[in-house]
Order: sequence, then C-alpha cells, then structure tokens
Amino acid sequence: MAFELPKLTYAYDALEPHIDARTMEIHHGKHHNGYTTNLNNAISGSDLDGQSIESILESLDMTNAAIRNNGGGFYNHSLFWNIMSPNGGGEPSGPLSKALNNAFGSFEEFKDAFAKAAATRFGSGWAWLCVNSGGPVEVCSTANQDNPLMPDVGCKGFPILGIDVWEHAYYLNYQNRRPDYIQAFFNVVDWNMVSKLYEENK
Ligand code: MN3
Repeated sequence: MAFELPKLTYAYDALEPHIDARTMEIHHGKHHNGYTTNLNNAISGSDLDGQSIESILESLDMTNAAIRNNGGGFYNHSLFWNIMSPNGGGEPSGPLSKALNNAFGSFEEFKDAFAKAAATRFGSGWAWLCVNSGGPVEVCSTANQDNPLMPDVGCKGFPILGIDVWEHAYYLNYQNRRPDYIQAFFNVVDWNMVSKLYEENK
C-alpha cells in the first residue's frame, strides 16, 4: 500500500504574494513527489509496508538514511501544505492561544521564538511548534528532513506547525532573505488547522 502525494486544497498561486506559484509548483510537484516516490521504494516489500507514516517515523532506525530522509520529507511537506491557506494569517484563539501565552508570554513573543528557530537553523531544515501531552507547547528546530516524531532529534512533542527553511522553499522569490520568507509565512498560516491539530494531539 503505497503512500500518495497529497493533493493541495488550493491552487499553486493561491498563497501569492507570500509564496509564489512557481516555488509551490516545484516544491509540491517535484520535491514532495520525489520524497514520496523514494519513500515507497524504500519500504516496498519490507515490514514497514502498510504501516502509518507516523508509526514508521516514531520507531525509525535513524541509521536508515533512505527512510529518514524520504519518510521525513513525505511527512513534513504533507503537514506544511495542510497548515497553510490563502485565508490564513492573523492569530489563533481558544486553547491554542492560551497555550502559546503560557509558553511564550504572548502571540508576538511566540512568533519571535518561532522565527528565530527558523532563521538560525543552519543549512537545511525545519522549525516546529509542537504540543506535548496535556497541552503545553514548545518551539524547536531539526536538520534536513528530520522531525519531532523521530527518536532523539532534540525536539519532542507532536508537530502542529512547521516551516520549511530549505532554500528550495523560498529561494526563487526571496533569494538569501530567509527572514523575509519567515515573516511572510505568518500571513498564510491556517490557525484553524493548527488549532485542530493541537486539540487532536494534546
Ligand atoms: Mn521542502
């Protein structure tokens, strides 16, 4: 039972001007598609075939580079498309808002912490907002296609928001200006979806 490249619920140009159509087209149609194909090739015929992606990542042998890189890439991008929306931006309300205030003091201070984690991730990787059992949230970052579901990546909890800071995610529009891309990302975050993930995984 192979993994499938998830369809976007919006058009490639729907996140403009914050994320441009050409970047979205290559990122989803080429990069994410490649991770998906390579993941399927890596698990084909093994006892991982048929397991959920979460289960595969949580019990991952981190020395298995093919599954670490492509399983991570498949999962991370699936989350990434899901937590963005052309109707995004603003800030969350309800329990997630309370959790952010508890952890960071305010929504603005959360944004600063998340942006800093994303900006200071050297090379390629991701920054995350994760929820831990019972509801507390934290910000962290991981290298390459690692994510907080994997063992011993220095980042715990269930990821409910992630930003891709690989250059392929922003270079066409922002070149070396990663901080500008990070600020623009906040304009497309779908806080309704992030709140839903918070409620489902706390
Ligand atoms: Mn990417």
